[in-house]
Amino acid sequence: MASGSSGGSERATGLTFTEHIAEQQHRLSPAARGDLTNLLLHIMMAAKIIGRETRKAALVDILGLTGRTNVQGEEVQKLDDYADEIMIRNLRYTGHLCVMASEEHEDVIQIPERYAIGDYALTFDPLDGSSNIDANVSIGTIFSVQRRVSDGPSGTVADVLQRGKNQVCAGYVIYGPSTILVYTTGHGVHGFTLDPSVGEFLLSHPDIRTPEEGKIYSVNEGNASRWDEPTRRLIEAFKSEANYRKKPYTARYIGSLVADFHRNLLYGGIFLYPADSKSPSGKLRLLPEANPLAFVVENAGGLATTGTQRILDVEPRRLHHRVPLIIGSRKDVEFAESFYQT
Ligand code: AFP
Repeated sequence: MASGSSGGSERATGLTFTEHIAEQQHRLSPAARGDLTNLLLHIMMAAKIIGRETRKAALVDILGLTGRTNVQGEEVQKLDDYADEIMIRNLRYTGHLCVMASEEHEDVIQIPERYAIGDYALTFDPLDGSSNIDANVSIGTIFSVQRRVSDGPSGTVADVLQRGKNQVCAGYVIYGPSTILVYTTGHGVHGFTLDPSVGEFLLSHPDIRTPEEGKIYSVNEGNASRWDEPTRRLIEAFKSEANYRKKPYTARYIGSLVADFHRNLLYGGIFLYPADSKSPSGKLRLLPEANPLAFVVENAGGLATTGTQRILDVEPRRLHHRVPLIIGSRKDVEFAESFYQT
C-alpha cells in the first residue's frame, strides 16, 4: 500500500473480522442485540462462497454468458446469477432483514413467509464488474444496509429507497489476487484480507483514511465524444498542469468499479463516471453502487458527488435510479465539482 494512512506496522494485526465487529459492537453500542453484527457475519459468509466460486470458475466451466439480459439490458454472466443466488440464500433466513434489493432484480426481493422479518433492508450488487470475469480481472460484491422504515408484516420498496446518508452499514468485497472485505458502520473504514489457510478474514487495513489528494484519475475516456463541456474541460485539466496540483495526473481505469474504487481509496485519486449523451443520468446505480461506496469514502475522509449534489443526499426515485458519480480524494472531488457549478 502506498499512501493511504492504514499501513505499515498496523497491518496484519491478526484480529479476525468476527472478533473485530464483536468488539466494535461492544464499544459503540453495548446495549445492541447484535443483529447488525450477525447480518455482517452472514454477508461475510456469502462473500467467502462467492470468492471460492470465482476462483474455481474457469475450472468448473461456469464462465461465460447465460445468453440472456438483466433488467439493465446487460448480458448476464453465469457467475452473476450464482453470486445473486448465494447472497439471497445466505441472507433471507437470518431474521435480520425485512426486504432485499439486488442489481439483478427488477423488484425488491421479499423474505419468504417461513422466515422471521428483521429491522434492516439490504441492497447489493452481487458481482460488480462481471464483464471482466473471463479476463480474470478483479470483481466484487457491494452491499448497503438501511434501517427498516415501513410498518406491516413484510418490508417494502420504501425500506431500500432511502437516501444514502441513512445507511447504517456499507461495504464491498473484492475478489482479486486476495479477497478483501472493506466495511464501515460510520465509525471508521476497516479492511480485512481473507487468509485462505484458515478461512478467516483478518484485519489488514484498520481505520483506512484516503489521502486528501491523489495523483490518479479514473474515467472511461472512450466516452469522451459524448461528454458535456464541463467534463471535457475537467479531464483535460487532470491531463495537463491546469489543475490545483499543477501536475498531470496518471490515468488508471479497470472498468470494474470496486477495483478502481479500492485502488484510489488506498492510493488517493478520483474516479468519474459522468453523465454523457448516451447515459444522460450516468451509468452507475445509486442504490447498489454509488451510495455504499460514497458512505465508505466519506467515512475515510473523501467525498462523492454527482457534480452538483452530494451522493448521500440524492433522493432515490426508483430501485434502478442511476447517477453521475465522481468519487475519491477530497481535494480532487472538490476540484471536479468546481467545473459543474456554473
Ligand atoms: P459490469 O458489471 O457489466 O462489468 O459493469 C461494471 C460497471 O457497472 C462498473 O463496475 C464499472 O465501473 C463500469 O460498469 C464500467 O463501465 P464502462 O465499461 O462503460 O466503462
